[in-house]
Amino acid sequence: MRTVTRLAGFAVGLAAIFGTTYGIGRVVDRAPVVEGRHDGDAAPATGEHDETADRLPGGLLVSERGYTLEPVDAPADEFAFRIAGPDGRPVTRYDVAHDKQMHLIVARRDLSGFRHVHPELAPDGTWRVDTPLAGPGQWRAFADFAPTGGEPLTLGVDVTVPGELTERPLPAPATSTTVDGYTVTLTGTPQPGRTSPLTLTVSRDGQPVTDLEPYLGAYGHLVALRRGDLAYLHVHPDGTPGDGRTRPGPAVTFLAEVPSAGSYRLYLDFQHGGRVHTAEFTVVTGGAPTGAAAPTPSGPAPTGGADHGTPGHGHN
Ligand SMILES: [Cu+2]
Repeated sequence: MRTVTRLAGFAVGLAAIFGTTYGIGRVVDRAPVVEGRHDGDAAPATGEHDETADRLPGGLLVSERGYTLEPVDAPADEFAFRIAGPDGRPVTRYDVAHDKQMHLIVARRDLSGFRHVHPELAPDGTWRVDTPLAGPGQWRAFADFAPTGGEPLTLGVDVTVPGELTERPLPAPATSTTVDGYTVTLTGTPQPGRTSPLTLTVSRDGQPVTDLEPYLGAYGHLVALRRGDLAYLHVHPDGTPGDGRTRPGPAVTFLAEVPSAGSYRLYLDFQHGGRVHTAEFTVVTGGAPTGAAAPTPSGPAPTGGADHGTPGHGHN
């Protein structure tokens, strides 16, 4: 299988998220807050393409540019938080982005349990939602929002749900997956540090799905989380419903770029039949995989498969 090769191309989609969703300013305005990611001297485990602080992905910080994500005590069946603004008070005014004022994404640290939900804002600035945290684990919650008068931000915070913890291994890389009876395939040639198209194609019962429904203003929403630190990348499609050129499937194309070599879990939300479905993929791109996500060869590898599980082998 040429899984690794094709996945390498895929990773590109992730980084484009920044440019398309948040604007370049968001990317370059960051202060250097992460140690050991400059110029490769620190030899980050993510491989040969080191990201620098001025391209720090979203979601790694709980507080940024004066805004802080603060979980709030809530009943067990609810998740609540607020965003403290530069003046220390909860922010109560937000711009609408992709139909919502707040996008809350959660996933366990092992990249399982992904959910994307939309909390309700109370007048005092508290956001509440039926808890998306599906069971015990070490969770990461991402608040993706734009305070009115400020720039878009993604803040992240750890949340522990006590109980029996079972770490799930990251599924092996694949270019096709199924969810709710749909088959979703992934094509593209991503490379860290470069933008390129990434296409997801939806079919059901062997037939292309050509009547995808707009969901939050697009035919698909793609979130990628980097294994190891859960760096957050949110990519929107190249084209919007009703723009005269974007078709409602079966293909949804994203322009994306991954910030570094490594393993990523991709989550594609799309709507069909009145329901939102989430297709998940593991992608390993460039350089050394960051861990167990490297596929384990079993039996003789077909042509092109010899790269599997070879840490440090570049795929560019
Ligand atoms: Cu959302």
